[in-house]
This record gives sequence, C-alpha cells and structure tokens, in this order.
Amino acid sequence: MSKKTIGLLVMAYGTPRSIEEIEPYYTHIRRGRKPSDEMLNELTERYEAIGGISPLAKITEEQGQGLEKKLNELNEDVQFKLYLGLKHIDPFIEDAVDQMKSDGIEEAVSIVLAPHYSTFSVKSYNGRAKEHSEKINGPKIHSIDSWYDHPQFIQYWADEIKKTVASMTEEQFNNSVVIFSAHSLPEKILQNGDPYPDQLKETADLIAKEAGIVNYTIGWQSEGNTPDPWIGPDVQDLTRDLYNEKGYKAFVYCPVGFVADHLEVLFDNDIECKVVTDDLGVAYFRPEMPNAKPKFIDCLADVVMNKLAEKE
Ligand code: FEC
Repeated sequence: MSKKTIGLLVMAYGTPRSIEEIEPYYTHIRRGRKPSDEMLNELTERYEAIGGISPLAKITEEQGQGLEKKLNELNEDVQFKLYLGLKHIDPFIEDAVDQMKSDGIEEAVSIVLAPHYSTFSVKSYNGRAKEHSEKINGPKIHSIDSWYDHPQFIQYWADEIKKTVASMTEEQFNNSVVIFSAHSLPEKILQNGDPYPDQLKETADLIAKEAGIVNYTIGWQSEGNTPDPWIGPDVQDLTRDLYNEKGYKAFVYCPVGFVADHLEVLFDNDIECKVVTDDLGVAYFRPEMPNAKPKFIDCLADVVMNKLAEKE
C-alpha cells in the first residue's frame, strides 16, 4: 500500500532574488502602491549594504527542505511533501495551495517561519492559505499559530547566548545587557489585544532563565516607512537609553522574532545598531541566527508533529 502524502506548507516573508525584483516586491509589501523613486533607492541601498541581495531566499529553501527531510525520517507511515508559499513574492502562498491541489494533496499542515503570533503577520499568512484552499476546494490545512515558547527554540537561543557570553572579557560580561527583539508593528494592533508583545516578553523571559541572564530587556526593530506610530522602544533608541541610564559596556542583540539572516538582521542590527554601539564606544554582539541548523530544524519538526498529534 502506498503511503499517504501530507502537504507541508512552509510559509515565509520572501525576498527579491535580484535588484530588478526589488520594485515589484516593495510594491506588494505596500499592498499594490508603487514606492517613490526615493523610497526604492533607499531600499536598494540597504540591500547593497548587505552584499546586493538578501540570503533569505536560499535560507528559506534550506529550512523547508531540512524540515521535509526530518519529518520523513521521523514518520514511516506518511510522506511529507514540501510546498513553499511566500508572503510578498512568488511562489506566493496561493501558488503553493494551487500546486497542492493539482498534486492531489487532500490534507496539509502549515507553519510560518516566524515564532510569534500577530494579527498582522501569522494570522494573515494562515488566513490567505485557508481562504484560497476553500475557494478552490483544495486540501484541508491544519495551521500552526505560534511556537515562540517551544523548549528547543528557547534552548537554541540560550545556547547561543552562552557562547556569546563565553567570548566576552570579564569586564564586558559584568557590564552587559541582552536585548531581545522582534519586528515592530503599528501600535494600532495593541487596541485589539494582539498577543504579539506578550509572546515576545515570554520568549525573552524563558531564554534569559535558561541562559542564566539577569540583565535583559525587550525592544522593537525594523519599523516600517509609514506615518503610523509603531510599537517601541526601537532597539537603537533603547541602546542609547540603556547606556545613559545603566552604563552598560556590552550589548547582545537577539532578534528572536526572526529565524534567518536577512535584511532586517544584517542591516538593522549589524549595521544600524552597530553604528550606535560604535558611537558609544561599547561592544556589539549578535549571536548566530537559527537558519537551517539541525537543532532548529529538529525544533520545527517537533512543532509540526505536535500539531498533527493534536488533530488525532
Ligand atoms: O529581504 C530580506 O532579507 C528581508 C525580508 C523581510 C523580512 C520581514 C519580516 C517582517 N516584516 C513584518 C512587517 C512589516 C510591515 C511593513 C514591512 C515593510 C518591509 C519592507 C521590507 C521588508 N519589510 Fe517586513 N520584512 C522584510 C522586508 N514589514 C523590505 C519595506 C521597506 C521598509 O518599510 O523597511 C510595513 C508595510 C507598509 O509599508 O505598510 C508591517 C513582520 C515581519 C516578521 C514576521 C515575518 O517574517 O512574517 C511582522 C523577513
């Protein structure tokens, strides 16, 4: 008897794969409004500053393939088949759902490569997948909402922080602070009781406890280019405030709201935050991102397995 195939819908933000793709990508992020030349140039310069294009496309692919492989190693009676669905560039989430339908997939599990739930992010990924599937009479999708407190995710960051701490001088360690951050969102999400900020705080508390860190706080980064107020404090302002108030000499940035090396980390942390720490004459540390490291893939596989066990 042939094994049942379950669709593994892995959803991620997406990134332009060439300079030419920056404009359509940015237009999609802006819900169809073309960016001005000035905005486009500014974004292109940010990509140039991290080497031309972002490594995100390759990493997302590796994460998806690693997860598919791990799940197939763990399960003998079913076969998982990977479908990548991106938020802002092809293959879009809807393309992946279409592909599942044309491959005859009847049941799928979906995971977003972002740990924390927000109405602005994870809800929209899962909503797009389910709505499209209902529209085309496609597969039944079991959506995962969040995994910000998964023990293996917490352990990943705690281990990275311990490695970072081990590389510090004693003076740096005695005067260090860890800043846990996620992508900022417009403040209006808070009016409807969005769980996003509380989930970030819980991630930070759990990691700090596991790593034995006492000096830590949360911050927000990468806020968008729109007139709305965004959730703060912004990590750069926070760095200056912490320096002025507490005199820390070493800053450890943990962008735990992301899972890969990409523009928002390589530019917003490694360039923008570092400009601030250099200006203050203090040390900058940024532990490695999970990317497709086996420990992280194992964590994602456990998240998927738990979801499937829940439905049985
Ligand atoms: O190419 C790369 O390497 C970077 C990809 C990238 C990731 C990412 C993650 C998140 N975003 C979230 C929310 C918003 C909101 C706006 C917004 C704007 C941008 C722009 C770029 C961009 N985002 Fe993004 N984000 C990435 C890239 N993001 C480029 C446009 C230029 C700019 O504003 O900086 C504002 C939209 C608007 O203008 O109305 C809101 C959230 C995440 C984390 C969760 C996830 O991965 O889905 C939330 C990666």
